[in-house]
Amino acid sequence: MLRRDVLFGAGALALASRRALAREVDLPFGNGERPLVAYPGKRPLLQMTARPPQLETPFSVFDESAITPNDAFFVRYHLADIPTQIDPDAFRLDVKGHVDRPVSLSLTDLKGLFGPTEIVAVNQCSGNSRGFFEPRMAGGQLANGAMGCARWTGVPLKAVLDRVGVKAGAAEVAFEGLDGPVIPETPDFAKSLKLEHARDGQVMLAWAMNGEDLPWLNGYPLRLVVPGYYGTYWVKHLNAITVLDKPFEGFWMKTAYRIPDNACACTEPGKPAAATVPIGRLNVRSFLTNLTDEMQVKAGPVPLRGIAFDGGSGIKAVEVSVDDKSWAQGKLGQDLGPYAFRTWTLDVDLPAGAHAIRVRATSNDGGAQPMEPRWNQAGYMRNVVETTRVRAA
Ligand SMILES: Nc1nc2c(c(=O)[nH]1)N[C@H]1C(S)=C(S)[C@@H](COP(=O)(O)O)O[C@H]1N2
Ligand SMILES: [Mo]
Repeated sequence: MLRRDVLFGAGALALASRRALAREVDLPFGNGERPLVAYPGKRPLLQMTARPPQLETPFSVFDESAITPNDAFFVRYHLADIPTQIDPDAFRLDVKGHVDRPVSLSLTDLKGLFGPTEIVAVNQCSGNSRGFFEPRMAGGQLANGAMGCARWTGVPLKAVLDRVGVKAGAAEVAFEGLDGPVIPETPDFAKSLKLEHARDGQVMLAWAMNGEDLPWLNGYPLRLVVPGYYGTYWVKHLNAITVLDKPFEGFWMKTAYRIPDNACACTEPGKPAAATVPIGRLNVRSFLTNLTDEMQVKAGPVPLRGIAFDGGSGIKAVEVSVDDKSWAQGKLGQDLGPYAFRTWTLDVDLPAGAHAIRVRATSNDGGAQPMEPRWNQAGYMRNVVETTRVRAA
């Protein structure tokens, strides 16, 4: 029997990063060449960095299903000292701070204490699609593959907080994982949520993804799932929850992952924001998944397929334009819940010639996608109406 710590032991990562396939993917922006690398538990994914592993999902995966398979799900880390050995029997989640009865819970405790719940939800990195920003900025140069949708199994954070008894005066809850910086000067990765958010009954401590243990690189053995919110809050290898009686001041809340404090979360391109707030909910996005830029298609009827999602109000409509003038309603696919990818289909007619296919979604809360890209200094929250240019012949 292979123990997990053996499976992912020292050297596995170094080995994986050298196991680059001959194949490379060239993302459609400058310096977009990415090797396809197969890490343990993953199929070949687009490697953005090796230390720490940062892997993007090949876009064609999103055409196959509304659920992203575990071995294709993107990977994002900030700090290079990621855990390579975890004994699931010795693993403990500490719940402490401004509480009546601090506890240290094993995985068995967690799984046994409360009936498990499930939610299908999109995890998307704030910087997904950063490579398309103009002017460009520092940060991971991602195309559209730093997102994924999975069925998460776990317990509501609320149940755990109720068990330890949150004291009066509590304000926020902070979350930390087992990974750490290589040099002590780098701030450890930690995030926080306001107490009301942490207790909303939807924020979850998840140990399974699509019916299996979390993949190592997606946070084994436990991660936070914050439905509707950007991936930065979804702390992996979660081993400490601290209830605080004042706002959390850590680097990854106070300095990083902040957006302009205005309705569009945007500034004039090239200009920093006057004031910022922590990033929050996903904005609405939609994609065409079965045709890609510069593709040749047969002139005549062409079936289109894609996905759409938002921060939890659910998708109201997806519309497609192939002529820059009119928009046709796509047919929405199975509803896996308001936090999930919603598939859509539409048959269009493409006469011989060049076509720009545009897709836009609206959400139930009135969210819409802009025709012109918005800009902010960190390259977060891209949600412009995407255009796919094809030639029919
Ligand atoms: N422990 C830990 N959790 C983390 C991070 C991290 O660096 N360390 N990165 C966060 C960010 S920014 C994102 S986008 C998601 C990505 O989740 P994934 O790697 O499972 O796709 O993990 C979040 N949780
Ligand atoms: Mo992220």
